[in-house]
This record gives sequence, structure tokens and C-alpha cells, in this order.
Amino acid sequence: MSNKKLRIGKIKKSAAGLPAIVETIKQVVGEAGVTRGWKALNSMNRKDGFDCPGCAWPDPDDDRSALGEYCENGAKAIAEEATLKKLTPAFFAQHAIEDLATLSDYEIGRKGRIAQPMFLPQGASNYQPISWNEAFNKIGTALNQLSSPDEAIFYTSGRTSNEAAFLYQLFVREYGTNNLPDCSNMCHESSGVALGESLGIGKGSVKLEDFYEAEVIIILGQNPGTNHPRMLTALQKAKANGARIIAVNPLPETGLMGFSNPQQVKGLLGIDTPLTDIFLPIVINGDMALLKAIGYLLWQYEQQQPGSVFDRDFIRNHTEGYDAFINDLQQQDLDHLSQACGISVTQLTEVAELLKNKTRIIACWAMGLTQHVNAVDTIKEIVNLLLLKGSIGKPGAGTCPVRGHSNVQGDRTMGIYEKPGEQFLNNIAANFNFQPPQHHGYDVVEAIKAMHGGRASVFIAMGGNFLSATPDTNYTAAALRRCTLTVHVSTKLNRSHLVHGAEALILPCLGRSDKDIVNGEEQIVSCENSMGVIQLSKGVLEPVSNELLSEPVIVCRLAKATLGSRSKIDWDKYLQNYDHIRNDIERTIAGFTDYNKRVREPGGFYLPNCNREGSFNTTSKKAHFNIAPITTIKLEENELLMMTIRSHDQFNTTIYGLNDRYRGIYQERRVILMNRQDMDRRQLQQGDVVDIYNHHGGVERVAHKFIVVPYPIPPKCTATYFPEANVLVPVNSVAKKSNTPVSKAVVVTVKKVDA
Ligand SMILES: Nc1nc2c(c(=O)[nH]1)N[C@H]1C(S)=C(S)[C@@H](COP(=O)(O)OP(=O)(O)OC[C@H]3O[C@@H](n4cnc5c(=O)[nH]c(N)nc54)[C@H](O)[C@@H]3O)O[C@H]1N2
Ligand SMILES: Nc1nc2c(c(=O)[nH]1)N[C@H]1C(S)=C(S)[C@@H](COP(=O)(O)OP(=O)(O)OC[C@H]3O[C@@H](n4cnc5c(=O)[nH]c(N)nc54)[C@H](O)[C@@H]3O)O[C@H]1N2
Ligand SMILES: [Mo]
Repeated sequence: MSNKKLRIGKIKKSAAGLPAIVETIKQVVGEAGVTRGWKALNSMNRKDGFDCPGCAWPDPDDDRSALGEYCENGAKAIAEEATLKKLTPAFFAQHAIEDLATLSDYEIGRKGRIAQPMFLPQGASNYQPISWNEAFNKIGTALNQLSSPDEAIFYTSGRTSNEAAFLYQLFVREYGTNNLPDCSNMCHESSGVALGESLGIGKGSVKLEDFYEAEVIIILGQNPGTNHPRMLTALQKAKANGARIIAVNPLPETGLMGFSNPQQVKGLLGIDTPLTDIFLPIVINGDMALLKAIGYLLWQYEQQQPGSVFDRDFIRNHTEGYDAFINDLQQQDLDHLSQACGISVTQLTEVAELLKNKTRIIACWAMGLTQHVNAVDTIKEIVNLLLLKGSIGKPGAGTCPVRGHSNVQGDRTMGIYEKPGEQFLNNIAANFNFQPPQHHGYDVVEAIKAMHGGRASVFIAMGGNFLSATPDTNYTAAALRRCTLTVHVSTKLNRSHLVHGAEALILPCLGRSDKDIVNGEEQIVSCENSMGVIQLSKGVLEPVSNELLSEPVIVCRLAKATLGSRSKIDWDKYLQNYDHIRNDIERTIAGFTDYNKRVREPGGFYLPNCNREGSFNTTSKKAHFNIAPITTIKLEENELLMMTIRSHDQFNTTIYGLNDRYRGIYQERRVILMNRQDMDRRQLQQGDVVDIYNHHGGVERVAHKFIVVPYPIPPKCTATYFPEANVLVPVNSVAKKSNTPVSKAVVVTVKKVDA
């Protein structure tokens, strides 16, 4: 067993600094060489360059550093894509799928870029080269043979550009289904639902500048040092302007604690800015109780000095449901809430003291909040708190769901959604002369079940790694294996290519950093970042193979091969120049006036956002207070609650390396972080090997051979890495209303086994 390799070091006190620069150079030069690597880094996140394919954190509107804006993990994302290694037909001839499947995700990713379309005939053991035409015809034939378009599933990951996403949904809807599940279903869907219902828009309200004006920034369930490193620069600037930071997390995440800005000399020398002022080591899923406790204490202060704590004008003019909400809040029991979240009344009081006279408050959150059964209610509880303080729709305040994939928000704006709104469908019908299907399609969890149950049999993915990203890996694998055809538009090889339907195709596409030349002209695409800015993205690198097609071109050719003369859409027009795609987006979706012109302006443009402008697009035009109970997850004596999280060396299912530097864990990913008490109770030592079990719904799920690592995590809480632990996440354990898999609260037991 590999625990001989595991090395446990100290948890780092601050993020980034010189080690981040060293890592950056190592990764980029190692994969892409000096010249190509430098070219890529240098144009990443410049106003005329390409959008980082990493996270969706925004670029500063004005002053960007001379050297592009990027971070260690953005550089890793680019190294992954800019690699010069490629997979030739000879590679696939040499390596049977069975053999490739024995490699780790890390090893699979290292193999290189996919360089030509590949086909797996029924019963074959190896992928074989196929021409693009033949590939499109095969998909078209398979789609046209289905007895209903609803038997096909069209997944999207969040790197897809606006242009490709718009065409993709247009094709899928003209073909006849709304089966457009996307990674958002597993990510910020809970935020979209909660914010949509409470505030009338499913997106956050803050701009980057708001950070510099905020008095308090609360960060819940998010690990920015690893997953949104450039957010640390914003937090550093916020601190310099006097902001206080409250971090709510079961783990003392390094990036929350301190930051050595590698773009400043002080930072390079390892001189840190402490970030968090108040750290609340909450128990997993304790956030609802915490937020209620804070609300309760603030209400008590408000009682003592009416009008001094709550923003009465704002509440009166812009909200509804206040009285009922307060009525419910009054009945809470502080000690009970304190127990439920694992935070002492003293610390809760410290937080309330800090907040009581502040009005400019920003709340940021990510997967630690969205991937729970009660995620939607918890996020609405954040909104409740902001509403009490009038902290929405003014400078320095508001909601900040920090998005994951670099264009996940844009894909949704473009209509990648299984539950499209009426207005959107009407616009499609009016502009494109066909009736799009009205009934809802499948989201991710529903899609898995439909394939498993034989109700869907063709699976097409625009990017992503469906098998590894989704819950209940073995169940999902069985679902994919039941398909007649699985198709992946991909840049890199991943596990989803190896667990396939009767026939399978891999269609290699250009990545963000690749030059995209159509008709002899360099094309641009565009993306929407976490704060609703639309920006252009233009690749600069020579593609590793001249057989790669761009995603927009792939969609057009797929549409032509499938719909033929029955299509009402002029796909050839889009194949001339992507400006035509943007013109049609502009005609269909609000906020894109003068798209082609404005997207070419330095820094791009903001989409309209009603909250930011101080209004609420709900039916009553008011923001809603929401009342929901706290729910405690009951654990048996031997059970633990497990969250599945990201290490510092991965982007979702792409594994860059085996280290989790900030947490001090090296050379091993199959680890389970445990509290000492929980280890002692089970007579476990550091380095012991355990099998982890989940029994949700009476089904036994096992993850074999994880190494125990003692860690400062609250009792009864544990952590493992995604995607290794996804075998344990039950497909039937989902968030209410958003149907997001509950990846952060898996009930498990552990059993010691021989190493
Ligand atoms: N380098 C890199 N960047 C990325 C990604 C990546 O994999 N690598 N992924 C991208 C994507 S798609 C996304 S969605 C984001 C994800 O960004 P994050 O949401 O930061 O990612 P996770 O690792 O899932 O971290 C969840 C955090 O929530 C905490 N947490 C877990 N459960 C709870 C809870 O019940 N309550 C509270 N308060 N905290 C909890 C965990 O300790 C952890 O710090 O990052 C994006 N950026
Ligand atoms: N247990 C657990 N499960 C989770 C999560 C968790 O926290 N815990 N997080 C969830 C979240 S937040 C998300 S967003 C999902 C992520 O789910 P996905 O988006 O499906 O997964 P990724 O790992 O981001 O996809 C990586 C693959 O995308 C392809 N790719 C990369 N760039 C491009 C491109 O430009 N174009 C195309 N066509 N393909 C490209 C490559 O082949 C690569 O292998 O996972 C979810 N799953
Ligand atoms: Mo995500």
C-alpha cells in the first residue's frame, strides 16, 4: 500500500509567497517548455488575452499587473492545457481501455492532449482513429434513431464559452429536448435557487470594488487560498482599507489565515498579511444554526437600541416577511444553536458585536454551503442576515457566491439549463422559427437515473468528466455503460472516456489558450466571470494538432449532421465568423446590446444586475425573508460526517500533483482527515489504513484503503478528497429544491484494515 509515500508536514500559516512562484514555473515549463509556457502565462487574463481556464474569480477592472493576472493554480491549469504531449493513434493502439483504466487520475491526465477524433466500436478493446465527418454522422444517426429526443442527454462543463454554449443549447432545443444538465447542478445550483427566490436574481450582487469598501467580509464554506487564489489579493486590499474578515470553516484553511502576495516584494520575502480576524471552526453543516445565532444576538442588540442595528428603512421599503421572521427568531434558544454549530456563545457574541454597527457587509460562500440537504435554506439565511443590515444593493455590501468553473455562470446565462424560463423559450421561438420543447429536462442526478433506468441511451458531454465528478461512482458507471453511445468533446483524456457506452467517441477540441482560426481569421470567444463581467478570450498558442476543432465549430457540424435540412438555423453563417453567433445572442438574451463592440472594449462589460442597482425582481418586487428550521444530522455512536474537498494540486477531477501543500499532506490523496478524539475512540494511529463505508438507502458503498491523518477538524467531522471519495456519495442524497448531490455531508463509518 502506498502509505509508505505519505508524508505529513506542518499546516502552512500563510498562502502563496515564493513557493507559489516556484510551483508555477515548475509546472508551466515542465509541460509547455520555456517559450510556449511564457507566452501562455504572459497573455493569461490580460485584457487582450485569454481568460484563465481555472476559476471564475474576476480580473481587476483597471489596474492589472504588467505580467497578466494569474496565480499558481491558474498557471497549473494552463500547464495542463498547454502541454506539448499528445495522444496519437499509436498511443491508443498500444493501450487498451482496460489497461488505461488501471492508471490513477493523475497518471491519465499526464498523458497529454487528445490529438484526433477517436472511436470505440462495439466490443472493441481500443479506441481507433475516425474522421470528423464519420464521427458527426455516427452521432447524427444515433440521435435520429431514438424514439424520443428526451432519450438523449447533453451535459456541459463550465469551461465552454458563451458562443459554444449558446449554439449547443440551440441545437439541443431544435433537436427537441431540454436535457441540458451541467456542472452547475453539482456546484452553485443551490445558490441560484436561493438567491432567485429571495432576491429575484440567481447571481451574486457584488463587484470586485465592493471588497475595497466593505467593513466586514464573511467567508463561509470556501477555501480561496487554493480554489480562488486571486481573491486573496482582494482580501488583502480590503484589509488595508480597514475591513474585518470572519471565516466560517471546519478547517483552518491556510489561505483564509494569511497571505504572502507573490506579486509584491514583501510577499516574496514571506512577510504575511494576516487575513482572518475571527475564525469559527464550525461543525459540518452547522452554518444554519450559526447564522440564526448571529441573527438572534443582533436582534437582542436591536431591542436594546431600536434602529441602531437593523436598517429599518431598507426593511420597510424593500423587504417582506420581516415580522414573521423575527417572530421565529425570538423563539430560538441560543445555547441550542451554539451546540448545533459547535461555536461557543462567547465567540458568537464576538461576531455579533463586530457586526452590530456595521452596514457594509459582504458574504462570500462556495461548496461548503451549497452541497448540503438544506443548502438552499442556509443560503437564504445568509440573505436574511444581509437584509436585516440593509447590506444589499449598496457599495461595499452584498452577496458573493464565488463561482467555480471559469464560465459556469455564462453557460447558464446562455441557456444551458434543464428548466428554461418561458421568456427565454419565447425569444428562441421568435428568433429562430422553431418551437423549443417546453417540458423540463433532466439535471445531473436525474440524467444519471434516466440512463441507469434505460430511459436515456445517448450521452453527449461538452467538456467535463461526468463519471468522476458525479456522485455514486459505481452507480453512475453502470448508468453510462447502459448507453448505446457516449460522446465526449474534450481536451484531455479522463476516466469518463474509459467507462463508456456500447460505442464511444472522443472529439478533441481547442482549449482556451489555443489559437482559433476559422476561415483564415483569428476568432475570439467570451466568458462571464463570477461578478457578471463579460470579457473576450483569445487564444495565443499553436494547437498541438491540426485535427482539433473549436467547440462552436463542433456544435455547428454536429447540428448539420443531425438535423440536416429540417433545421431552421443557418449553421453555415456561424461557421464563417463568431461575430454572427454574438449577434444572435444579442437578439435573444437581455443585457448583450452591442455585444460585438463592447466585448472588444478593454475589460469587457457588466451585465445588468437588479440587486446591484437596488431592486428585487421577485413577483412582489421585494426581497423575501425566509423562515426555515435548523436541521441536525443525527449520527450513531460509530458514525462520522464526511466532507469531500479539493486539495491544492487539483482542478476538480484533473489531478496536477499529489501534494496538498497548505494542509501539509504530501504524496498521497487517499487520506481521511480525522479529529484526534475520533481516532483515539477507534484506536487509530496516524498512518493506519481504513475502509470507509456509507449505507444510505440500505446500499453499502465502500471506499477502500484510505490513510488516517490527524487534523484540526471538529469532532465527528472528517474530510476526504474529491473525486476519490465520490464512490461514497449517494446518488439519492440531494439538496432540497436544487437537487445538488450532498458531497459535503456524507454519513460514514470507518474500519481498520491491513495496509
Ligand atoms: N485550484 C482549483 N481551483 C478551483 C477548483 C479546483 O478544483 N482547483 N474548482 C473550481 C470549482 S468548479 C469550484 S465550485 C470552486 C470550489 O471552491 P471551494 O468551495 O472552496 O472548494 P472545496 O474544496 O469544495 O471547499 C469547500 C470548503 O468548504 C469547507 N466546508 C465543507 N463543509 C462545510 C460546511 O458544512 N460548512 C462550512 N462553513 N464549511 C464547509 C471545506 O473545509 C472547504 O474549505 O473552486 C474552483 N476553483
Ligand atoms: N464529491 C464531490 N463531487 C463533486 C464536487 C465536490 O466538491 N465533491 N464538486 C462538484 C463541482 S463544484 C463541479 S463544478 C463538478 C465538476 O465537474 P466537471 O466540470 O464535469 O469536471 P472537470 O474535472 O472540471 O472536467 C475536466 C475535464 O474537462 C475537459 N476539458 C478541460 N478544458 C476543456 C475545454 O476547454 N473544452 C472541453 N470541451 N473540455 C475541456 C478535460 O477533458 C478534463 O478532463 O464536480 C462536482 N463533483
Ligand atoms: Mo464547481
